[in-house]
Amino acid sequence: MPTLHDLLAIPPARRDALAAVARHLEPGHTVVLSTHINADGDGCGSEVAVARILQARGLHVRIVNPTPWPQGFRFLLGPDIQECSEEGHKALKGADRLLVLDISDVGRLGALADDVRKLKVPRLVIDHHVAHDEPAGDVTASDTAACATGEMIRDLAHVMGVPISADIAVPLYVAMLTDTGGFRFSNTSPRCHAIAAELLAAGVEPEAIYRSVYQSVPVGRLHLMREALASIEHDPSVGLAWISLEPGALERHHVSPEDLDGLAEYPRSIAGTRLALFFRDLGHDRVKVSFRSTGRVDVNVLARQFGGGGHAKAAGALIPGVLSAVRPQVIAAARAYLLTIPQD
Ligand SMILES: [Mn+2]
Repeated sequence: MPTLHDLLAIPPARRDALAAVARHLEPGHTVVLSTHINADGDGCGSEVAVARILQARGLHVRIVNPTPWPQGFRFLLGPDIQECSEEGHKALKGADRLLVLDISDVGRLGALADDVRKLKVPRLVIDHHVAHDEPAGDVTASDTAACATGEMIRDLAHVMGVPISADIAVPLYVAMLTDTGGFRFSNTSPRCHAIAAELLAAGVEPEAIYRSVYQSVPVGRLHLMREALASIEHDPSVGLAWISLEPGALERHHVSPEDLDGLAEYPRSIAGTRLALFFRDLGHDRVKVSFRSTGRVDVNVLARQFGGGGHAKAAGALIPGVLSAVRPQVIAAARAYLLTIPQD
């Protein structure tokens, strides 16, 4: 049985990949950090932690995301963090390096993707998604065995010789907490818990973080949840369940995309569900579909059929069309796919 010490050791291939990234990060450099549209706890937490790690090594860092910094993760920012997402692609100017976090597909950079494709400076990536045809950079450290990009960032701190202070531990903990659904999803590895223990020892207070992340939501989020739950449909014969939101849901309830986080867990929570789908009609002839699975069902395979991707148990796709047309197509593909996978 591995000891705690064994668990905390960095897997050799990952260490080499992170060292190759770190070689491009020298004192005095200005580094722009970015993550995917509608940054989540892993994207935001990894960015703040990396910013502090690099600043400790004498680099200048600013964060430039394709969509605004989420209200729910404002608490991670401090006076030492330069968050310039509002300035858009102009804030990419003058960077010596770009470091993209929690993305395997450059398209996930949304409005920044084209500017990033044209950047002349080295583009680095640290990630834990399944590799994609068009990566977001030239030098990549990616490991799907990492429970969160935050786990990779913890390892980067070790590779770069930066001690994990409390103000680095907090964003790393938020990254790992949120990407594992509160240490409940299948990516919750022994190593994930070992690092969580390390972060608690460095000063993280779990209850304070729980309150900041999960008990500080606007009331509109519950109204949105009510609307989503009212739409639930369920096919127990194959273990499929889905919820849907009509166009304008965020506007109706005065909430932002971050308030959608976790909604896909409700259909997945129904007994016997192997695959859960969350359809959101964006209102401009596009439907966003979130795929969630349990057990042996690999939703990355299914999402790829629709031009998307992600992880085996959580993936997404953006599909042209309206809800009434896209939903039956995806349901049919999902049923066909589930019939090929034996029930546990
Ligand atoms: Mn992640």
